[in-house]
Amino acid sequence: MPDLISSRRAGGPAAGAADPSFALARERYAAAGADVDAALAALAGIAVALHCWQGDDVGGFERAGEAPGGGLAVTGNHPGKARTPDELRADLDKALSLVPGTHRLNLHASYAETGGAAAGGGKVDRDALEPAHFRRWLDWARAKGMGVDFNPTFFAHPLADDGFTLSHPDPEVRAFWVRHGQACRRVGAAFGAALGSPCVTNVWVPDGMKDTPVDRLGPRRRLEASLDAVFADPLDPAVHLDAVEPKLFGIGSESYVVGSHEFYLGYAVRRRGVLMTLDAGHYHPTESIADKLSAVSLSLDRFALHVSRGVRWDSDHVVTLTDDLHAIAQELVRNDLLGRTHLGLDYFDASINRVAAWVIGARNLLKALLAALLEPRERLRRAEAEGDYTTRLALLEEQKTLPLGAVWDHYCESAGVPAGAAWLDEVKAYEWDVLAKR
Ligand code: RNT
Ligand code: ZN
Repeated sequence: MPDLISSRRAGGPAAGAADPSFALARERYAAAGADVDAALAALAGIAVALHCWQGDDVGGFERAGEAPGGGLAVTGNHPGKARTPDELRADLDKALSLVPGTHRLNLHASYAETGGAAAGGGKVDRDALEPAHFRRWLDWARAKGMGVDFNPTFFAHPLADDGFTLSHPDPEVRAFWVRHGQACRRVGAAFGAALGSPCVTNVWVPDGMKDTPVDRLGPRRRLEASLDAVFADPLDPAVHLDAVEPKLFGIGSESYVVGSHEFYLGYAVRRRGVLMTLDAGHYHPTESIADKLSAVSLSLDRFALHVSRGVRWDSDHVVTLTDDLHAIAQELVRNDLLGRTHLGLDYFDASINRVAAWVIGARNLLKALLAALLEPRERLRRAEAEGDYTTRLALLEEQKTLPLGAVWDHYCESAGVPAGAAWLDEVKAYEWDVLAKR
């Protein structure tokens, strides 16, 4: 906390300054069996990766104005979308200034800056990307003390237009995508080494079929072999971690997705050290990733989360403070999994202010984590262990109306970011001053 105060708002009011609602809230939580100060200290240590692709509708800087493809559908046309890397960084700066804590950037390969002499000039295809093409992102992150996570972009490219990449039947197309995956690991490792924080490079491929395939196994065998080739070079886990992200279905891959949950869970278990990324929108609509975390934690040392919100399908809605989100946060805290989890956001909404979309989702994830950290864990566990499910249910329900908002507002103020809805004024001013002029 002291670090946050000094770095975010030098000279601002000290943490714990007389704030009657916070003082009362702290007492209420203490009476319920929760330690507010410990919860806030834990929250301050949690980093959430902000996904660059919310800022420009998954556009990237290679194919101006085109839809991403790969089954990713972005709807809406709110004005002010970032058109250049500098605009995107400025928008991220604005969003980050309204989210308490120090967070991370989640960057896609399609956001490379390949122009200019320093980067080698001219157009660079995906299989030839190098750390130099991300130097400005690196400098930006370093100046903010942020870590970076990375993603190869297996979509929005002519060689992905028929719906297959790493499992493509054509060995030359597969080889191109393998080279892209390898190049991205080198980029990720360069970020990790330069920033002193391991970079998670997450592989998600859109490969699948609209209609029922006859051969479900062949593409999976090819995907497995391609992944083995991508991951062949050992990298120091202190600078780089590999992750694979399954999915149930996508637009255009309704009947079959090569990289399904079982495929990747098995793959990650077989290839020790590879993480699995659980995306909250990538399962059946009534299936929550919250229940998967404890189960997966027995087989994998670490995993990544794409915190998203599906509405009827993998619609990538802005994360709101739903029961699903609370359940994810509770599982992470109750099972002590935060130290093994890489948290990131993954959604894209072009129908509202894109900076606000980042801020709303990030603040909600942090609020859910705070709520989970404020649970009377010991009391709840004891009740359950004693078979006293009445107490368990009663305490969980009472917990819902404890004054979380007062603790959250105090946390925001201590970190030098607006409490309550005051952040919205800053976003509106930014929209007026900057976004509306684009
Ligand atoms: C797609 C996956 C994937 C993407 C990003 C842009 O369904 O969720 O994580 O959203 O790579
Ligand atoms: Zn995802």
